[in-house]
Amino acid sequence: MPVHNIEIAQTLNKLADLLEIEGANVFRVRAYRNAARLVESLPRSVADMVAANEDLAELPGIGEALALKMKEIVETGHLQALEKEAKHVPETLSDLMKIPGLGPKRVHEIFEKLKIADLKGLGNAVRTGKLRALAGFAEKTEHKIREYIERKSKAGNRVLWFTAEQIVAPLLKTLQGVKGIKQVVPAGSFRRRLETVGDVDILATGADSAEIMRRFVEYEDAVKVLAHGQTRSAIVLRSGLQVDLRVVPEESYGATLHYFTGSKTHNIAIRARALQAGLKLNEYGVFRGEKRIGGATEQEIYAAVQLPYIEPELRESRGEIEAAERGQLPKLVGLADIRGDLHAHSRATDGQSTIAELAATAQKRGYEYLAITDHSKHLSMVHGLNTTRLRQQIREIDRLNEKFHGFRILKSTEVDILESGELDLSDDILRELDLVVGAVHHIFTLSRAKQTERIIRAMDNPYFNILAHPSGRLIGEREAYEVDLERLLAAARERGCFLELNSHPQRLDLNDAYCRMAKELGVKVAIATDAHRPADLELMRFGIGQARRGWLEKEDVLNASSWRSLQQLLKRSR
Ligand code: DGT
Ligand code: CA
Ligand code: CA
Repeated sequence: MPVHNIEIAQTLNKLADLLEIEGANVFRVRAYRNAARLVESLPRSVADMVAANEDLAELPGIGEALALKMKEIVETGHLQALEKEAKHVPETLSDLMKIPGLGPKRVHEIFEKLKIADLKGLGNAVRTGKLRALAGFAEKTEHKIREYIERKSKAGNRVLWFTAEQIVAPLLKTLQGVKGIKQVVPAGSFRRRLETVGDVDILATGADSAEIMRRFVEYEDAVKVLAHGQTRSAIVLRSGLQVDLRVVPEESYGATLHYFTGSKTHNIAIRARALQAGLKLNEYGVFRGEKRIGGATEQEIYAAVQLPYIEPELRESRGEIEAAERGQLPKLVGLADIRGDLHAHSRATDGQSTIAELAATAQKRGYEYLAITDHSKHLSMVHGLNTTRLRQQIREIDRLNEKFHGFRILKSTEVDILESGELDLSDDILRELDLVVGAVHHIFTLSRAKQTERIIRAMDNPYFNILAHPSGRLIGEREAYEVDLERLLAAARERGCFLELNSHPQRLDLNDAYCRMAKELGVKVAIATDAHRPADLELMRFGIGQARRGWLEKEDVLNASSWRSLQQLLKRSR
């Protein structure tokens, strides 16, 4: 039974939550949280590392004790330390910690005074006014709780694309090991790279479909078999994620892949085109009368309806068929087009590694540049840099750059946009940087007009270049703040600024629709990882997925430029 990295991270986070609610030592809590973040972004499976007898204590920031705990989770599926804590405070309190505005002290109070231990109980307490009775409980907090609970129930059981990938990877590997199997590919929303997926649809071809199906329904991670047939089966995994499997003959592979990739509305439109041309298109192939004229590949499907191949990320009925007819499909950006990363944090603030370590990893990825964008002083809880410390960092980068060849560390900042729209650092120091990234980190609750004005004022600063995570959302956790992104894009265009597409799988901020709007308005998008450690540079591929859904091409992406052209693009008044 493979334990996924995401589950290890969740267990460690839960332990950190319970310890924090109990008022444990902050360093201990932080150690678990850091370990959870590390595991979450690790490109390799910890379970595989344990199986290969690798020493987990060699991972950055992981000591012997933590290594043992991670191993315990992998080997037993449990963590005794967590079970011990859960005897003092219920595990479900950890769910309450995710609610914006509720910290460990509040959660502790809610539990002690109202004996509430889970989301459901909390929802009831809001409804019956019990929560309001607690001293010092603002109406605003109550409102946030209500919003959070509503959003959770609306989102249903969709999981992040990135989580689905981790859960499904070992299943794909298992299926690939079945004798006689040919192709195994995930289709559906997973292949179209939606931010979240409802379930995962896998398609396979192979000589012995019964054997493929048997292996699938007997998969170790399955807790329920919903269907077990010759061509179609479905299981529910331990995580709650449902997986559908179809096994088809090779001659139908393309037709079935097309059908199960969707989207449904794209399928319907393509099928209508086939009908107009006197053809029949279904899951098994394209037919003229009784005669099969194609279906082994997706290319054959599109060719039959007189269209060039349309990439899965575009199949959303958002004009892709019309663009294909006109020969104007975008040539979507790929990971190989990326020349550098424009958002990364070092140990100087809340990052976990040195600038040199980040830079070496970036260079190994084939990049030409990496911008170090540590926070500014307003964010005191992460040790944001003031002018003096940023100046020291500038000198450090100058020294480091002498040691790198064919690679450049860019001097930058993720400067806080204050409520007034002023930047948290003065022009004197911003002037010395290669580029300035700005972001909103607090006061999310301004009116739409005021929030928009605030950010446009920030862009008015002649040194401002890129607006990071423009909407502030966390998928499934936090709604975007109220802001007029269309106006921000127009303002960016007028001033020569850019917007970021933050690649963190829970942010993916800009979303696909606004990426496309940026392209149409002629505002380049910076696809950046917001790395807090070298391994995070790998998050780039999630941003690329979203950019592709947003129709972005190489020319639309700021960091697909060489350093020489980037330098020109960043020049406003510098
Ligand atoms: P999800 O799972 O909610 O994230 O989204 P999908 O797109 O993966 O949807 P799902 O799993 O219900 O179905 C997979 C694909 O199967 C879908 O993208 C298109 C195709 N499909 C499902 N139902 C229909 C239908 O009624 N008509 C047509 N033409 N295609 C369908
Ligand atoms: Ca699906
Ligand atoms: Ca499905």
